[in-house]
Amino acid sequence: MSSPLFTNTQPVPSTKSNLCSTYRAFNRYLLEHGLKADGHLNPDAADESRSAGSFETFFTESSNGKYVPRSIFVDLDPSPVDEVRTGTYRQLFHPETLISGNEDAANNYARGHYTIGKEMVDSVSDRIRRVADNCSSLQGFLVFHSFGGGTGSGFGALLLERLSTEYGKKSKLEFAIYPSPRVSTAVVEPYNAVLSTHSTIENADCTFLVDNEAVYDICRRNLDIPRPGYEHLNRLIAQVVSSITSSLRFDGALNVDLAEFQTNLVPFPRIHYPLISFAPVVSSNRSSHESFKVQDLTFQCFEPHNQMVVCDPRKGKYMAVALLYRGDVVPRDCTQAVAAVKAKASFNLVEWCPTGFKLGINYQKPMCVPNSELAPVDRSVSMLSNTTSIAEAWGRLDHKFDLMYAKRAFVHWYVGEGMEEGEFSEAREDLAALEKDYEEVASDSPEIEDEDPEY
Ligand SMILES: Nc1nc2c(ncn2[C@@H]2O[C@H](COP(=O)(O)OP(=O)(O)OP(=O)(O)O)[C@@H](O)[C@H]2O)c(=O)[nH]1
Ligand SMILES: [Mg+2]
Repeated sequence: MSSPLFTNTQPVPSTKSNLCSTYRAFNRYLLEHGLKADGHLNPDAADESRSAGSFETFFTESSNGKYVPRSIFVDLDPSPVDEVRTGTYRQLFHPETLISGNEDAANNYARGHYTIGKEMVDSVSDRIRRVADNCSSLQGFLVFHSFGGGTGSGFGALLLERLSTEYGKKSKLEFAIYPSPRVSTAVVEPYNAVLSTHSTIENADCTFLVDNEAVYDICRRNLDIPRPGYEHLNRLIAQVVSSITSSLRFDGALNVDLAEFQTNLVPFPRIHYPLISFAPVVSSNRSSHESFKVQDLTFQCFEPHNQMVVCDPRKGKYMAVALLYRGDVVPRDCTQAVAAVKAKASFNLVEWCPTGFKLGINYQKPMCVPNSELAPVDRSVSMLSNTTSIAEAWGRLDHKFDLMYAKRAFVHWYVGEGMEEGEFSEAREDLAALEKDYEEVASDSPEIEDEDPEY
């Protein structure tokens, strides 16, 4: 309890249309905080995991000494939530925080947002209120959802709107699964993703895109999994989420709160899509051949194949970089690694942001889940960087949207659920404006503020 920031309790209501990566993140939190599957303290866990933690951030202690997640799982479809209700952690979650409807949104944003989603949003909002009221100092919300599914895109956006109305300035961070053709389940995912981005852009303070294609490639390349399935993608995503949230869950001399990183990462409200990179991702077979020196891990984060979104930062410019080290790491090695990165010719910062680096160290080493394909390691680093190259991801999505929308393909399904056709063009124009915003911040002219007073 060295810093009030970490002793305060903060809830993490999370909406998740596909439950697995959030669910798996809780698997990690339990291990990292020395808890058993039912939320009771594990007497066999190493003492350090408990003493260093301020795990009330993500758990609340019940009167019988059980730690209950401050989370909400929601799906319009009953079966994924039933899996949680009957799965390994059935004793862990409060039954009131597992909420499901009767039918899914059939890959249709409009069903998730307007018709069936609307019927459920009040009851979900009430449950969130109960979890929030149980916090002594609510900092904000983490919302996990897919961009491609009807529930994830439509209901996810609806819920973010609600959170904005009801909790005003509390911070809202999103983890959004960006659709990839190789892993996707529906042709209309680009529509859903564009519509969802349009309605959440004003309501989320910071959005981490997790591109299934990028995660799929990391699993194949680094973990030697020939045909990765969702369980592999989710385990890796959970590892990354755990690293990013570790600063909220553990104390430490050089621990930097996520909110502080956010301030440094988001120079303009709309430019709030940092790119996540993570190192090392290595299988047990290979780990004995690899170097895990701080400098090597830091350099790996700047390589496109360690990123969670497919794009090439060498072709864009960085606005800000946050490095979150974890484990056996000393500050001097980190500052040396940063100096070496800055000296590289391939590293480009925008001219209007002079230094751009923020560092944090969390001495708790990354935990390895049993039977994971990821090798146990003593240190890791997650990098959150605001780079103009992430606009490539928007460009790809917009292009796919345009191909279908030129023929008005599939539009009747949305209109049939009460959506105005005009919302398509409005959303697409907003995304075009976002791509343009990225172009403008990359340009070195100092005219940004004059051109758009909203900034
Ligand atoms: N990484 C990852 N992506 C997933 C997983 N399940 C689904 N997706 C992706 O999410 C998108 C589909 O969204 P879902 O979350 O399944 O859909 P939903 O939000 O439940 O919406 P509806 O079923 O249409 O009501 C596709 O792009 C999938 O590839 C998962 O477990 N892990
Ligand atoms: Mg579903």
